[in-house]
Amino acid sequence: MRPQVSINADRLLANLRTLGQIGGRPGGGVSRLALTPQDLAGRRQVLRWMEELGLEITIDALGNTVGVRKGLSELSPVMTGSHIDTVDGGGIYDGNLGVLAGIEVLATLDEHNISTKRPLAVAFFTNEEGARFAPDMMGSLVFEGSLDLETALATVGIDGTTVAQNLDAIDMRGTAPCGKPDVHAFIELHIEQGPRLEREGITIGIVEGVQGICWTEFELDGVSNHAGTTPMSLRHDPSVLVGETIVFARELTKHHPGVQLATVGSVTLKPNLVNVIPRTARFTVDLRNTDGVALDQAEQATIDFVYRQARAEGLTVRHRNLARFAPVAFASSVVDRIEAVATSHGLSNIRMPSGAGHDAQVLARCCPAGMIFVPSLGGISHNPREHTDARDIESGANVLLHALLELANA
Ligand code: HGY
Ligand code: MN
Ligand code: MN
Repeated sequence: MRPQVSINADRLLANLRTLGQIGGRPGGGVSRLALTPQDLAGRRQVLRWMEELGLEITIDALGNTVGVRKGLSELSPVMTGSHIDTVDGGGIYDGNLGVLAGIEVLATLDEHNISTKRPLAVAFFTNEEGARFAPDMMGSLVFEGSLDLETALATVGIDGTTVAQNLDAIDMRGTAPCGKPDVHAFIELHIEQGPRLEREGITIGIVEGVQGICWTEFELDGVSNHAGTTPMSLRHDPSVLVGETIVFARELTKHHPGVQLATVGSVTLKPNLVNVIPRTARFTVDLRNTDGVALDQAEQATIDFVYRQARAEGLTVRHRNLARFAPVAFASSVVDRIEAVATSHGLSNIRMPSGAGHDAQVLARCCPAGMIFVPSLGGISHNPREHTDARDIESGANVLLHALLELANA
């Protein structure tokens, strides 16, 4: 019989609200971009909660932070966690729920004097969002070893400063080594950030994998000129190609193989003045697809389109890849276990892919990994209106508790 232990939902919800106020914006939402003073304040709060539990805390050279609760053995730990950095104007649940639910699980085990064979660890990874410093999942890529530390440290962000400079500015460059972590298994609880669970009235998403991700940045150089005196036939206007690419990307999603998603999320025109034809345009294209081959084709088609149209407009163009993740399938041993726990708790559940990228997809490179989703109200995320019902948060955290217990005692 599974222990009837349950998490303390009130404490978890209170901690989510407390953390959600750090970097909170007057109009609502949270801004704790990676390695900012707001991120540091969030880290300090989570470290305090880890210290209160007496966890053995390590911080590695990129600021990835892990708190370990001793087990009865010295075997490698079962880990949970996520991220506490947010996008600008994000919600209080994205990433934060996975970290705070992990801490809540450990607090609950302490209260019930429950020991586990394997140690249990809860982690938060630096810069999961990638919004300030690409790629996303940067911290877990360095933690797991796919991205080397020096490359990550040298990364220049959207404001022209490096990861190293900002990591030092918040003094969170730890001493623990990066790469090849000793983790037995990993489970991440996360909000779905999409509409499916709510639309189908399902409480728990059993995440089978994560779709592929490809981020490309384009830089176009044209000729700035007077908006009133320059005949249309003489213009070399990079903003026109930005617009054409936005329409191209939307059209691509209508007929491309697989479920193709495309987003032009960041556009910077210079000098960005009402009466000046732009000199340069920098913009990004975020492509996603569960089919890796189709995703590569979409990327190439987009690059070909931009270069072809640039020639027609008399622009020079440069591009670079900012992030690339092939589709990932989670370990069936972990997926099946999560499904069994959700079902045995009488919770409606459904197997599904993840639309968003997550640290779990990187941890899956070094150990069996899986994810638990809970519904997002209106499917909204990366938005101050992001919300998940308290009951669903409690259900998700209890599934996490029992799935971790089973993995740690198997
Ligand atoms: O981009 C993503 O999917 C994640 O939010 N970092
Ligand atoms: Mn997230
Ligand atoms: Mn996110």
